[in-house]
Amino acid sequence: MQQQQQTVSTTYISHEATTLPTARLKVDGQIRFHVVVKPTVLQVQRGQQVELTCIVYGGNLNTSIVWTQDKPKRRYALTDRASKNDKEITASQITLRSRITLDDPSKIGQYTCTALDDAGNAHSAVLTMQKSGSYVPRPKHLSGVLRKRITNHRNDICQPNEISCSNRIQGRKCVEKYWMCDGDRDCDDGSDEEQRYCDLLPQHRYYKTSEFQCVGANDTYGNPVCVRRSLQCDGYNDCSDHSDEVGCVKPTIISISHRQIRINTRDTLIIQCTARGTPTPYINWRLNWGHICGDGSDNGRCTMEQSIDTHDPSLVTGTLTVRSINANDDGTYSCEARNSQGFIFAIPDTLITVTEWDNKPSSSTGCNCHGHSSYCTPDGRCQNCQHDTVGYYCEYCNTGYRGDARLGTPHDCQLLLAVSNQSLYSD
Ligand SMILES: [Ca+2]
Ligand SMILES: [Ca+2]
Repeated sequence: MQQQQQTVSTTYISHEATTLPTARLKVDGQIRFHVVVKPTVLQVQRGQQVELTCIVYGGNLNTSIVWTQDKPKRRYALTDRASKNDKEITASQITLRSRITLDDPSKIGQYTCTALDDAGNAHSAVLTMQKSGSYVPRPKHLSGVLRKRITNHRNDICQPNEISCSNRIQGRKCVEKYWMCDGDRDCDDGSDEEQRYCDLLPQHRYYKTSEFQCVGANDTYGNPVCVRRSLQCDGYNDCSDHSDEVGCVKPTIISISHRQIRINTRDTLIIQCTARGTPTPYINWRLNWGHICGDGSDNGRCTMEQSIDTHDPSLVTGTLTVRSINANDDGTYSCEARNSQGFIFAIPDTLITVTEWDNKPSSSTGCNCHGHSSYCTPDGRCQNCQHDTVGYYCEYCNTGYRGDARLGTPHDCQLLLAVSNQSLYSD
């Protein structure tokens, strides 16, 4: 059953002309002895069973037909077990059907069918197998932008995981944040490719933010080859080494930095979320399932930074920073990781409770800086937080560092790269 299905999936990309001019087919009224193979070029995949057909014209019952392999090894073809119906003999032709299971890469190559009649005449024809997957052409009508899913928007309001196109009168009004600076003009005005969006993504030293670097492919000068980032994991081979289609997987959440935080107004909130996926996921944040800072803007009071692990491009940490916290920032913060393969939300969310400045602890509560400072203002606010911590009580790790600053040791906050795989859930 399996073999039958595989044979059906065989792609014939060219056929031998079976109708040679009559004058060449016949000699003295007799059909000229010759061989035709069908097809002459066969696109195959490893593991597949393929069928080769060899037709001999002008032969007779004594004609022997044999398949040999020419490339990459010269040998008798390693055909599968024959059955009695494989050979069909009529007055004008002999048809031999043979099957080969391509369980070994060396079986993919060039084959010859040779016929030898009892008078010692020989004739042959060549069949070439091409490994499909070496190059899968992209259908011309399928441009990058058309491949992407379009969301219908009620009242033209973009979703929290989207950016707003500059020209909202014509065409798309919003595009997914994951598509910004990916090499495709997803907004009709191309505004999703503007530098201000590229600046929100991690910068690479040797290639543009909107590009994907083919892993093992170099040009003739030895320089790395890059393709548009939108072409990574789109189902078509764009790098000659196929590295743009390797390991494609939707994101998973590795860790979140906090489950619950109490914070005073005017303070700075910093929370982090780490995810893994290929292509590298984009980490986005929502407040009560809506936009952060009320307008979905990544700039100004709120920033969403992305930091890719230098040793593992599938690992990314998103840092949300909200400055000058006010009462409207109170609520449930969700981390979501998205790439072209899918999306996931972190569980649990981070619950932020904002307390008014006037309710701050009085100086009688002392100076509690979680061991990262001994100096406080008279109202209890920590000064000069050490050990890469920040915050009213030195209770957060600084940007680029991760951990739980409230543990009270000098090593609470580790440089992001040093803790790529640790789970850092905290209460
Ligand atoms: Ca784009
Ligand atoms: Ca691709």
